[in-house]
Amino acid sequence: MAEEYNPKHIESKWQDYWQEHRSFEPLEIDSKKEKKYILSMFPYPSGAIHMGHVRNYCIGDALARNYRKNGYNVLHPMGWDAFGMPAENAAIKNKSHPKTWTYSNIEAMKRELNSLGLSFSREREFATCDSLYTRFEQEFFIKMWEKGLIYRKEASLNYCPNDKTILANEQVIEGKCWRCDTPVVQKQMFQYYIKITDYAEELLAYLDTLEGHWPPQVLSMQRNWIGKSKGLKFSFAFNAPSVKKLGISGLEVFTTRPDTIYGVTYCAIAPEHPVVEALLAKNALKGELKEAIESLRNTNARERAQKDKIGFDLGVRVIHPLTGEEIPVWVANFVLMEYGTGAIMSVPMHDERDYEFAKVYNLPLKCVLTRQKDEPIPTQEQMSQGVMEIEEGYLVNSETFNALSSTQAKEQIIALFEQRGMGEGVIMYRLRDWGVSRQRYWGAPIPMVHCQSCGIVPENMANLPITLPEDVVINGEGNPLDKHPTWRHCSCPKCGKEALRESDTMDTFVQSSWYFLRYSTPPSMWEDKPFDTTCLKYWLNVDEYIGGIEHAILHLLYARFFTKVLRDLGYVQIDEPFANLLTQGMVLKNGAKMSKSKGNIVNPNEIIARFGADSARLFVLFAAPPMRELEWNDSALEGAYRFLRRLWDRAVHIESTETLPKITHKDLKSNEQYARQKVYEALQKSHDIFSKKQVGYPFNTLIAATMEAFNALSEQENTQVWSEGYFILLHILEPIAPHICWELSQRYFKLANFGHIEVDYNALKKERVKYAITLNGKKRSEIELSLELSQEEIINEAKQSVEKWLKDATILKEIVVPNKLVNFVVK
Ligand code: ANZ
Ligand code: ZN
Repeated sequence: MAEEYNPKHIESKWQDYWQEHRSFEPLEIDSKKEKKYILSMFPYPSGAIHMGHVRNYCIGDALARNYRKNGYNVLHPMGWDAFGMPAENAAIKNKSHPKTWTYSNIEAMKRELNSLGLSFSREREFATCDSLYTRFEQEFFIKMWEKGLIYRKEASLNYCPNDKTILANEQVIEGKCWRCDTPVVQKQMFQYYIKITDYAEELLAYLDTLEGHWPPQVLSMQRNWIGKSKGLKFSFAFNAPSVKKLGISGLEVFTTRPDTIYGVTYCAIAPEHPVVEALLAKNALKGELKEAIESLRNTNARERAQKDKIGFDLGVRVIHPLTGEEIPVWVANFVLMEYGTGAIMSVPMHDERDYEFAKVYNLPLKCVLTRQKDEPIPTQEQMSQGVMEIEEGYLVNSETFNALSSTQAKEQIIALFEQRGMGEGVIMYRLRDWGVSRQRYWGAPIPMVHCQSCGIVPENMANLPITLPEDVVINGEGNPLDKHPTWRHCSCPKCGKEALRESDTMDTFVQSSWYFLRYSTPPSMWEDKPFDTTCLKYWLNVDEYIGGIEHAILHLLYARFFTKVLRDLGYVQIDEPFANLLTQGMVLKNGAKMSKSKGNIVNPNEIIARFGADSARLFVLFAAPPMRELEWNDSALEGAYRFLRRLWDRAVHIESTETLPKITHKDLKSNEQYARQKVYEALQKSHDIFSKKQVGYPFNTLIAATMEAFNALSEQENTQVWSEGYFILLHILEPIAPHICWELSQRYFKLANFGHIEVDYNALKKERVKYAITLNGKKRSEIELSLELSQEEIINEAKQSVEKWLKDATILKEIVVPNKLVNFVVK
């Protein structure tokens, strides 16, 4: 075969073939075959694929192809996370319609992904902006509303008074609107919330079942996000007469450290706290103080967290419940209204934030814990050196609790408060309910109706989907749905009177919370139901979920939550959606994350056009194990190409066959045995990697083993060994570089299917060692020899390997150092 390796030609040929033969569609579910559901996280259709996508999909594809080849029924679907802000930004900028923009991006990206030869099921593809998808999402929303899992609550949102529009956090740049630079203010608005906090305990508890199947750092990020803590909730009494007139009975705080209660020197409350509200309402805050507090209320939580500690003494005093001391109450930017009670007892000596705040405002420090028992209590001078954060210490300055350990003191102090009816031990979660309202156009409409008489009423199921109007003006001012002349007008589903549609659309995280369930069901049923129970039972859970670490918290948490809610609504039967999770590392170039803003992008299309998809795929899986960062390297990419070209060129020596030749290993010559051993070592490695005997799918080591085997094969001449070895190498490489493998296989092995191949353990059995072969002490070659060879055989093998230097020489002496080297003394 003088024909040159032409990736372009063979790749499009096989892509057409696979398409025509529906090669990657899952089989019927009643088949006797065991299933594997392999899923790479679906992309946002930005318009072009980037190397991060390539990496993500190549990893998933290797798994899907491997399982298919080994006889599993494989579901490997693809879709588009298609709602969201960029489409609207593009509309503002280029006057394109979000819908046209999105669907044409999808077409473009589909072509790009296709050119990589990814083995996706084409028929189950959908975009989350398809109205059929919206329809069932709205159905879920209404079911959750009816079950009391959704409620409305006022929340403060970023608002640009100039554009009269709500802004996402990303659209607020240094406190100003991204479009017009007007300072952003906080606006109170009613929002829909899904009660994910009802599932906090279950979401936490089930993480234990994922141990060993999900990366440990993802599990711990999820645990921290849910943030379960045990502590004490109690109220400080106000020191009359300062606040009596406010009509608030006490200042309720939550602390995880009741053992530090004697160290409280001030209380701190959020700027939104009811006490502040009451003072403002009574006009009790004046002038600068009032303005300062208002400006604090106008910065969003994210900005507040970045600022130094800021606060104001409210002039209000409370009474310490155990010592009777008078304690000042401050407003502080680091106290969040959304957590606990929005008020804290501050213990500056033992808490870092409290300490920083106390330093800024000169508030007193009191030490109530020492690290060791009977350690001297620090002096004022020592205390001003820095905070003493002590997880577990011993109490001092704490009256009857002195000398107790933190653990004992926590228990006893909680018990005391409970006995006296002054407070109670509580469990608190950091997790907040999920605000799903977005004041934008390009999203799934929230299927609710505002009626003058009936209030907020869900749409009739029969009217779903509520679709977006297409004739809208998108110019960055307000929510286009509010300004549409007719769309909002409807009749109340309950009383039939004139009513108004909700114009909020859903957070796009809602769509990605159930797309993996939808894929289970063939499109022929998509009109009738969100998913088919039998199909779900067969395909779920997802066996391998692959995606970026940036989704470690929110997407995965919401998807887990949705699965549990849909279970409780009777739609699904599983508790957890993703049996195994693989988080791929970032793609870097010149040490930095590849990104448009850094200008270090490598365009996958150009790589494919120059070297072919197989080289791109091989490089991406060879350059680093999937979980690690991958540093882009042009010469390694060329190396991948050269390897495939060699694989192609050497294939001419294959003796065509439809079945593997029967080879008796022990009858082979030693270099043949060696080549065969390398081939089976690579095969063994392939089995070990895919069956997870080696963790994290280290395809890079598999590719290295394949290359080594190929080199060893090339150095022997037995056509049977050559053909068998070649066939096995194609089998191993198929999930990684599929096109060339299918092509060579078709040419030489009559497309003998890539079924499972057993390892010939005879080929692996003998252990081998490396020998250096030297002439007069100078190293001339290196060979691997079986441990079972006799001295004579070792010398013969050694001689062969240095034949060209021995031709005109006389051997005076042969020295064998077992398992190390053979030296010939020559003249
Ligand atoms: C006194 C104290 C002393 C505290 C000490 C900590 C250390 P986790 O563990 O995350 O649940 N806190 C409570 N509500 C808060 C709010 N709304 N905004 C900011 N901080 C708040 O955190 C609970 C601890 O965080 C609580 O325990 C409280 O400070 C603070 F040496 O009380 B602690
Ligand atoms: Zn009504």
